[in-house]
Amino acid sequence: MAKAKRAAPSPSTTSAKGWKRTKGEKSSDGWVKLSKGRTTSTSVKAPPGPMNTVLEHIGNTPLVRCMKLEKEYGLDCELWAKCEFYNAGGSIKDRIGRRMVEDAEASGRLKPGDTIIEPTSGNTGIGLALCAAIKGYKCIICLPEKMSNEKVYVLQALGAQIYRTPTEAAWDAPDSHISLAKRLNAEIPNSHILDQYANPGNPLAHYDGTAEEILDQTGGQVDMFVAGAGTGGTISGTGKKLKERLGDSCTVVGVDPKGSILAVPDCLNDENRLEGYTVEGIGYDFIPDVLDRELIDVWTKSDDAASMLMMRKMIRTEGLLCGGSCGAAMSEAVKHAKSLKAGQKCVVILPDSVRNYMTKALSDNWMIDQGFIDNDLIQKKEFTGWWATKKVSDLEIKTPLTITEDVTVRGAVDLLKNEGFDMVPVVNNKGDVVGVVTEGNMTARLLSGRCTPDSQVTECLYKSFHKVKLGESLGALAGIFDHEPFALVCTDQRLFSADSVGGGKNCKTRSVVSGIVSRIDLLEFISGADSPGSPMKK
Ligand code: P1T
Repeated sequence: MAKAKRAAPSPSTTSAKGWKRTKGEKSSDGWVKLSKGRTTSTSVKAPPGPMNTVLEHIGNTPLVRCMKLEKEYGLDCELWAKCEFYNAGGSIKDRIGRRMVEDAEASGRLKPGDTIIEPTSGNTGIGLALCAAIKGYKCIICLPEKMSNEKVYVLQALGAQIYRTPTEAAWDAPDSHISLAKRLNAEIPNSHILDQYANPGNPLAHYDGTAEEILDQTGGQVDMFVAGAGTGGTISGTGKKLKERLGDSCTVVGVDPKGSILAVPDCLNDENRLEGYTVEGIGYDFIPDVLDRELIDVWTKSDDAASMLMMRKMIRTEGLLCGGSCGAAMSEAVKHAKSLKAGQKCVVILPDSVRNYMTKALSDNWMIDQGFIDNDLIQKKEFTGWWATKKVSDLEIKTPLTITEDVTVRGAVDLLKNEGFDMVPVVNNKGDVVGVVTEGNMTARLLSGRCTPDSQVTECLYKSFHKVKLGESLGALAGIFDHEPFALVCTDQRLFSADSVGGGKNCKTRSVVSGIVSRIDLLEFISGADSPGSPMKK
C-alpha cells in the first residue's frame, strides 16, 4: 500500500509548537496572527523605529487586559490596565516632564544651561531630570521625606540635586517642598519652576497623548475610566478628551487616598482628614490648579492596606510590575466596575513601577511592619519557641533615657559614651517621640559632613523606628528584629487639657517611651535562666 504523502512543513511558517502563521500577514495592531486565531508571545510585533534619544520612548504604553482580576472580583466587564511604568523614566509623569520642558523651550523661557527646579513627589522629578540629563539643563528637586529612597537614587544617578523636606509640612508652610522650591528659584539665576500644579502642559500631555492612545487601543469604547489624582493632570487631561469624545457614556472615577482632601463632596474626606498616609504620588492638602473636579463623575477614597495588597496582587497574578498608587486605583476600580455589564470596558491607569518601591511595598517585611497583611500573599512570620508567647514586659527593660530636640550632636555623643548606650530616643516639647539618635546615624552624618558636632540631634534622627507595647508577644518582637536592630517600648498615656476635664472630650492619647529593647535583650532572655534548657532551671 502506498504511503499517504505528507506536505513538508515550511520552516518559515511553522512555530516550535506547530502553530502556523498566516504567511507574513500582519494584523492592524502589528502582531502576526497564527492560525486558530492566536498571537505568538515571542515577539513578532513591529518594533518602534530607531530613536535619537530615549525621550522618544515616552507614551505609546501598552493597554493590558486583567482577566485574573475580572474573575477574582466577579466582574462582567473587561478590565484594562494602561501600563505607564513602561515609559522611559518609569512613570506616567515622564509625559509631563517632557511636555513642560519642550513647551518652555518653544516659548523661549528655557535656555541652554538653565536650571529646572520642581517640587514633586518624585516621578515628575525623574521625568524632568531625564530631560535635563539628555538636553543639558541643571535640575534641582524638592522632595518630601516620605518619598522612597529608590526615587532619590534614580534622581541622583540622573544628576539631579535633591532637597528633602518634612512630610508633615503643610503645602504653604515655609519648610514645605513647594515653599523651598520658590526660595531656591528666587536665589538661583536663570532657574525656572515649570510648576506641574499649574502648568497647562500637564493636563495637555494627557489630553493629547494618554487619552488618544486609550481611545485608539480600545477602539473608541471606554465605559469607565479610573485614575488616582495627585496634581490631577492625568485625570483632568484624559477625562476631558474622553468626555468630549464619548460624553456621559464614559464614567470618570477619581481616586483620592484617605487623608487627602481632593474628593468631592468634601464629607468624603472626613475619615483621617489631613492625616498621613503611605501611598506616594496621589492626594494633597490643597486643590491644584490643573485639577478640574467638574470632569470627575465619582470620587472614591482609597485605603493604604488595600492599595499595597492590590499592588502585590497585580504583580503576582497579572505580572504587572507596578507601584502603590496603581494598587490604589485598581483596588477602587474593581469596586466601581461591578456596575458595568459584559462587553463594557473599564480602563485603569497604572502610573508607576515597582522599581520605586523595592525596599517598601515589594518587601514582605515592610508590608508586615505596616500591618498590610492578607494572610494569602503576605503572611506574618510565626515563631513557635517556648519564649514566643512570653511578653515584652518579661524582658529586662533598662530605665528609659530620652533627650530633647535641642541637644547637640556633641552632647548626644557624650551622653551615649557616658551611659554606655548606642542609641537614645528624642522627644519634642510635648513629650512625643520624634526619632532615635543612633551611633550609626550620627557616624554616617558626621563623617559625610551632613551635620556638625554643633548641629541639633534632629539633623541625624532615625525616624523609621518601631514601637511595641509591654503586652506584645516576644514572637511579634522577633518579627521586628528580623530586619530592625531595636524597638521602642511605649505605653499609652491619656492626657486631659484644662478645658476637657469633666466632659473628657478633648482627651488625647499619647505614646510615652518606657524603654528600648534590642536584639541582645531577646537573645539574653532566650538563653538565660528562664530557658527550658538552662542549668539554672533544673
Ligand atoms: O499628578 P497626577 O497626574 O494626578 O498623577 C498622580 C500620580 C499617581 N501615581 C504616582 C505614582 C504619581 O507619582 C502621581 C503624581 N506624581 C507627582 C505629582 C510627582 O510629583 O511625581
